[in-house]
Amino acid sequence: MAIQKSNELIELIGLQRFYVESITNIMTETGKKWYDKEIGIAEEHMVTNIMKKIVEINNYKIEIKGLIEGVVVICNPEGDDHIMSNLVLEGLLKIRKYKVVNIGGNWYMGEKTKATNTAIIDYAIGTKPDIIFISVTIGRYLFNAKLIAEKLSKALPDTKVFLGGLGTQGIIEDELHEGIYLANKDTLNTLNTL
Ligand code: B12
Repeated sequence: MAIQKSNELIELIGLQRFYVESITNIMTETGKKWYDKEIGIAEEHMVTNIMKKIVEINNYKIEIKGLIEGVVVICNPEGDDHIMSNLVLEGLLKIRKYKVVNIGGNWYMGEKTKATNTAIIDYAIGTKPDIIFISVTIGRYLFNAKLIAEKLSKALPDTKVFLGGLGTQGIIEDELHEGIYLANKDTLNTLNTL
């Protein structure tokens, strides 16, 4: 039923608005319902899984025809499990004809953050990206995300590195090194200026 309803909504408002407005609102509302104890952890996980499936189905349907605009790497810092943003961004970038390498999150290396960072950085460099998106949802991982961004920006001076997501609220662009950009709160705004 969720897939059918989402198809109806996409027909009505278009895929991009569905991604940045509907998905984000549904997830915010779900988080709120869990926080207010209206739903349990299992229900929250189930909604997240259904929504992820819906985004993946729609991302798969996006066809890139002709020459690509460039390569974009999307990743999360170690510890941050919030990967719905990666999936949504993947679709929005595919629409703009970018080849997307979504490394994702779910890194559980515990104390070995340095090893995780090396793995992310080395892999990202190997893809020769034009743009890198680092998504941070939980504020405590921002410090490490900035570290990854700085190392990537140094190794790839011609690549634009963006930091974005709920965890970046409160930082200002002036704090960031040259070559590192803070994503606009309006995701489409950032994407339209790439
Ligand atoms: C689903 C969810 C989870 C799932 C994640 C499943 C998964 N694999 O993705 C689970 C249940 C695992 C989870 C766990 C936790 N979560 Co949680 N979670 C959420 C929830 C409900 C929805 C997040 C989501 O998917 N949103 C949909 C996406 C599409 O929206 P988005 O991330 O904002 O991304 C948009 C933009 O920000 C932008 N964007 C994002 N990144 C980037 C990067 C760039 C470069 C650009 C251009 C744009 C961009 O693009 C998107 C489209 O516009 C939120 C509630 C909320 N208000 O969002 C809480 C929330 C994010 N979680 C929160 C917390 C606290 C936790 C836990 C610590 C809870 C706990 N005590 O265990 C753990 C931490 C786990 C971890 N180590 O990461 C807090 C975070 C507060 C904070 N900022 O620090 C929130 C806000 C809930 C709350 N109000 O307290 N969570």
